[in-house]
Amino acid sequence: MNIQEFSSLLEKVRVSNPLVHNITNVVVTNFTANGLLAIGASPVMAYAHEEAAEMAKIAGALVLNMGTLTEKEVKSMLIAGKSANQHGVPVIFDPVGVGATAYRTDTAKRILEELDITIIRGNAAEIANAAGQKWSIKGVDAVEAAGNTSELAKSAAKELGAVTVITGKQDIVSDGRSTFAINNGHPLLTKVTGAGCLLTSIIGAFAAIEKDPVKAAVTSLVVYGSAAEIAAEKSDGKGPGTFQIEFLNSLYNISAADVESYGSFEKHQLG
Ligand code: ATP
Ligand code: TZP
Ligand code: MG
Ligand code: MG
Repeated sequence: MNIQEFSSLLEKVRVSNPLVHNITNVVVTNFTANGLLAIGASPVMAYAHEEAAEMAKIAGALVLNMGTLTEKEVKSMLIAGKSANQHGVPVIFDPVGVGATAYRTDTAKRILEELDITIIRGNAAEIANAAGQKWSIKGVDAVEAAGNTSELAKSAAKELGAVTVITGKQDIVSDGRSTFAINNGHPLLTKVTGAGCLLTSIIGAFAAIEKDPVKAAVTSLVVYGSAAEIAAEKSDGKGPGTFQIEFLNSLYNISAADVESYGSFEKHQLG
């Protein structure tokens, strides 16, 4: 894997404009659609039980996000997820707030048991809780990534049978055999609600055009984190409002040269 491959995958997203079917939460719906458009993908939000299977079948990727759960939506996720699995469409799962309440924990477990998840993305606490390990969580935010997140990503990937992405100051991607760390990003991302959720959907856009889910995830993190660094420079210390606008602009404008100059990742050797 190298940085040049990441910029060519970004170009591929822009040229092929993949359809990304999202079943997501009410907080981030509009930001997610705008962020997917900015990177070059085609977003659709489709929840009705009557159409969820049909939409997932024609999508390039299906993104399931349990941020504002209801039983009706959980059923939509299972209908869409089973259709995606049947038709070889990658399924990306964001277990928002798993571990915070019993309902979230039970639902994440159900989704992970009933569906074949290609990539799971969350903060360290969410991934630990999804993999059945205890880690403190406050609402939908991680308390502190105190443990070794590389080891956690590796063990969660093995336990869950899915490529695992842990985000925070440093991001980790593991399939249980190879583990990568990505150093891009900016603390202002933590001051914009939906920065994690949009990232999960953008991983969907890359998974739609790249069969190797590890490569798709690492590319997404490098591009997303680099765009955030550029946006922070352009927002002149004004704060999260200006940053959010500049971030959408950066996702739209980020060039191959930007990816190559900002991108920073390494392979972790784990025992
Ligand atoms: P949380 O609810 O814990 O904030 P989240 O679902 O919003 O989780 P994050 O972990 O915040 O997701 O990740 C979203 C993006 O923000 C990722 O690209 C990540 O690299 C970046 N990020 C998060 N924290 C930092 C930080 N302290 N410094 C730089 N980038 C960060
Ligand atoms: N409450 C339920 S979902 C949600 C909030 C605030 C959005 C979480 O978004 P992210 O991307 O995890 O910050
Ligand atoms: Mg965040
Ligand atoms: Mg989140």
